Amino acid sequence: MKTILSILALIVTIPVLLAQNPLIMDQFTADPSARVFKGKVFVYPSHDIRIDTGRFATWFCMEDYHVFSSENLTQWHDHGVILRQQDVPWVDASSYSMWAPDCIEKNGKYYFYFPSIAKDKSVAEGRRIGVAISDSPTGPFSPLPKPIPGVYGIDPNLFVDHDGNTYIFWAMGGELLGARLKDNMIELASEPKEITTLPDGFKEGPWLFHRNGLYYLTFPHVAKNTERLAYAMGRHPLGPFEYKGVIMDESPVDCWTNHHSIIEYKGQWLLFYHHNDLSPHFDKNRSIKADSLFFNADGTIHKVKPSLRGVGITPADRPIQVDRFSLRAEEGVATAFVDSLHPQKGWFVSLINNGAWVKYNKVEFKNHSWKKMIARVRSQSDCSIEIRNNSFQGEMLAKLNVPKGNSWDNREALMMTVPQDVSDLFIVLSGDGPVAIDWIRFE
Ligand code: FUB
Repeated sequence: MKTILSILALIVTIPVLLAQNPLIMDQFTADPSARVFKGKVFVYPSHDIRIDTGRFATWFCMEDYHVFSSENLTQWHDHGVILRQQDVPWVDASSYSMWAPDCIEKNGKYYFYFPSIAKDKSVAEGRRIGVAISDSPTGPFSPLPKPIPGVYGIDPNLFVDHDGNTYIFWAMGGELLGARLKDNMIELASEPKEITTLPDGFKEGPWLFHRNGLYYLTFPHVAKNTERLAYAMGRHPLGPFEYKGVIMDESPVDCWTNHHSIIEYKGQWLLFYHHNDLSPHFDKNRSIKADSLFFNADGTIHKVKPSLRGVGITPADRPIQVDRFSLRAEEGVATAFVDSLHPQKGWFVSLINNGAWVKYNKVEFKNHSWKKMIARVRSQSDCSIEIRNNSFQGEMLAKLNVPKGNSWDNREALMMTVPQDVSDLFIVLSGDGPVAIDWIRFE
């Protein structure tokens, strides 16, 4: 009975976050390694912390890991802390260097690989990679007492090939190394091999995946000042690889790092990555994001443009963050933090001129009898917001009158038409603005 109660308590207390981009709003997350386990997406990011004084005020500070999961790519569950630096016997617990991890499943066990700084700093300044093991993708993970012998560096990435062989890749001082792992998953089965056919500018964060007989080695790459995401293709997990080009350009806001993973989930390829959306003035406090990824007929990758909307279908009855729009009118649209001192509260969108609009893709209405639309709004003049279906001149679903005022209010309008299933919404200003919209939802 006690066990049942504690399982129930866990189920009830797992926080659910509703996400566009970034995916996680209540904490900083970076280096997302996404995996599909048991029909769900699990993301193992690193966890940036903000420290305003001392040596970490200007550098990465990370002491533990959380894992997040989602079935619909929109509602993300935080399963809490799965490993802390002080629980790992070999880690220097004053280093706060629990950097980019990865996790894979083999024979029903989950192996979590993580870099950190060892107490023994005699080689490679102590940069080592450890393993923690669990029977579940959400932990608890038990760390091994020692790091992987012969592996010095950061950013482990694991790959299980179709023949059952497992490979580990990591970065060390600008070199990309790879090796086969023994079946015990905790020792190397081959000497580390340097992957040498990449352009200058490789730093860290490798991610290998397989598609249609081809191996894609993808990695952050510095061509100018900051990291972009690039890739090479080959016919064996350890290469040789031929450089093919860029997956994502440098961050528009100069986040120096970008670190990614690529998975196929329910027939859709997804790119997970990070920028510093919730911390525009300090790029060591990052936030993970996801966008769809597409291939050309010859297997090369279409460049991905970071979006606000992200992936997944948003339920109509949850706050729809229309400031994370899919598209916007060319003029008359702006976004800002709701509270610049607390960025985790998110953004609002301002529609400034008569006719200004934003489009928000993929809202799920299903067949409920929707009665009203509710929006959190504030307007500098009397105006209306129109919610239209599929185009900015499309069928009107609801029209909300917003009186001039200085405070944020939740206002309601009756539905005029109920859309079927999944709809792309246009939110259009009618009259003088500016009107600020935090979110909309339907009941
Ligand atoms: O998160 C710390 C480091 O920044 C990672 O290990 C790198 O890949 C970069 O994202």
